[in-house]
Amino acid sequence: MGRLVIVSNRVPAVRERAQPAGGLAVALRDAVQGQECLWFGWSGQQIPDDEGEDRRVSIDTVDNVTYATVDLTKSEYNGFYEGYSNGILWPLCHYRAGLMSYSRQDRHTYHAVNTMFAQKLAPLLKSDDLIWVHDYHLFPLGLALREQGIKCRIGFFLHIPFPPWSLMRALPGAEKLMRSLRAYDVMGVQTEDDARNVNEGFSVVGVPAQARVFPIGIDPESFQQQASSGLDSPEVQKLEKSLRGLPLIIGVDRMDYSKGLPERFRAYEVFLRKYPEYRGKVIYLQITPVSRGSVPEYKVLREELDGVVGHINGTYGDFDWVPIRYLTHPVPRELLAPFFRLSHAALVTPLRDGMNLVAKEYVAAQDAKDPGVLILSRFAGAAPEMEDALLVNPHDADEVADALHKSLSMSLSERQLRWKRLKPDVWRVTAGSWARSFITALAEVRSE
Ligand code: ADQ
Repeated sequence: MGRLVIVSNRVPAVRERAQPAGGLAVALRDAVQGQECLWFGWSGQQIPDDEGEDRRVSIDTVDNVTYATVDLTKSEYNGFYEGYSNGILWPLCHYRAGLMSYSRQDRHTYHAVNTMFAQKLAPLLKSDDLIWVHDYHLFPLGLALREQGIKCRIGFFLHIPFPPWSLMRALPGAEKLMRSLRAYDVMGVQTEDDARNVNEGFSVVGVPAQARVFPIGIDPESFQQQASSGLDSPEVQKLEKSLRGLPLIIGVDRMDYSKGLPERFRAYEVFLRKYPEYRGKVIYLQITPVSRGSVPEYKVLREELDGVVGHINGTYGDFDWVPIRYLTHPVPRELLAPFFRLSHAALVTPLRDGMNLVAKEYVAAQDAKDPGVLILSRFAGAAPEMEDALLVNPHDADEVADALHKSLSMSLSERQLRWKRLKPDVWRVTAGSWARSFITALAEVRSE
């Protein structure tokens, strides 16, 4: 098999290279195991616009992986990353066309950055490389590489959902984007629904159906290990002491409108109204670090969340009880795992999600003898694999409130049974097996 070349918008930061902490970096380390690998993408740095012309690719090799990164100019960051990727493609792919703020200039910058990436990457490539492109920031990269004369096998994996054509066509130039995806030899998505939608788009522009499903997973062994070994840490003990024996409900999500947070808080309010016996008798901890804070829709979301949490805490709180413990800063991963283990239930209720790794992490973190209950949105990509969670429609506040009540009153034997049925898939489809199956599919494509 040739060298593996990963292309993603963000490349692991220098400090994460020797010891990857999670996500793609860990998945790839497992999958590549000693094989030579090149990882190309944005350095995370912004430079003044007039320095774009002379920018160089910076190279750093750690073990078997060479990291090649380029800076983005300020205008590129604004147009490519914030404007087009996160202001247009992200909402559209999460079925929120109403939140798109389209501009032709951003579309132009998006394509220009993809072309720049292709131009910088092409000279680094060898003829038998396998190129694996990641996510919506880089939809047109395959075609841009072909235009540079690259004939290697190129695969693409979309981490987020792909909407039906009736929605996708709201994107100016959607047909062109679909046609550009033909440059890929393998087109991977998270779920059967996404594959159906991508193939529907292909059929509109006369491209043969080629989307394939590769659901992503986590590294369950290490997460489980962190969950039990972390229980003794001072922070976890502090949380446990503060619970005073009350059951803990936990939510952990980036602050993003796809995660259904206002809807979740309103459902919790319905729960407190409908089941008043839980007032003062349950602790709800929601950890929601701010993300993409300079995109306008995310500022609006933050204000909305501050308002809803303030309203609930003001209305239902008491001098010795806060209904929602609400954190807008990140918590280290080594604490999240034991926090999950301490909890009685998790609320994972996105309005739409490519997969949602928190759902899988929650299952991995549980103690077989006393597992917590996962309350999961039907619209998370993880839902079809997790039918033994309490599946809910996140728009239906009563359904979520009833699921909360059910989770808190569920017998130990039912909790154990549900967890026992959830566990095998979390252990079977891991980050490593996901990466291996994608790379194998790409390697099996006949070279041109
Ligand atoms: P995300 O939208 O970022 O990922 P998710 O799959 O839930 O969503 O992954 C988030 C990761 O960040 C998890 O590992 C989680 O533990 C961690 N995380 C979340 N909140 C945190 C917090 N408060 N503090 C620390 N860590 C936190 C995108 C898609 C998903 C898809 C993944 C992978 O949107 O649908 O599952 O990529 O393909």
